[in-house]
Amino acid sequence: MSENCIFCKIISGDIPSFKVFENDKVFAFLDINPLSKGHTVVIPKTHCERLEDLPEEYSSAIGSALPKIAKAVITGTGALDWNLLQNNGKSAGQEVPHLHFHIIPREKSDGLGYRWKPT
Ligand code: IU
Repeated sequence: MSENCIFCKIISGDIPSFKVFENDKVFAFLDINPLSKGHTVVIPKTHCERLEDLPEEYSSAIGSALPKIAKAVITGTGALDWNLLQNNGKSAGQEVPHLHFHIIPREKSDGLGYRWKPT
């Protein structure tokens, strides 16, 4: 864990969040500034900035958890479709330097558009 990392503080509970999922290696919570209803952030329970640096045990755990979390999110929101988004580095749009995956439920009328990309 990293002392000054907001997502590490969310994992520890020092900063409150709306928890969606948790196991020994993975934590998921609702995005504080959602692009759509149910926008969920999935993170490893180890401090790591980028996907290529994630230890194997955590990438396996996230790979296994993502489909289950996505299914729960789309079931809970009623969305038919969804995006998986993961930004690595500032020039790719990463704002929080703790690796995370966005699960973004989508609907035809959500205004994000078919070719939506992160700003
Ligand atoms: P990005 O991929 O680093 O750009 O996404 C960071 C996301 O983390 C963004 O969608 C924020 O709304 C979200 N977030 C949050 O959910 N809670 C926080 O305390 C902070 C950011 I800081």
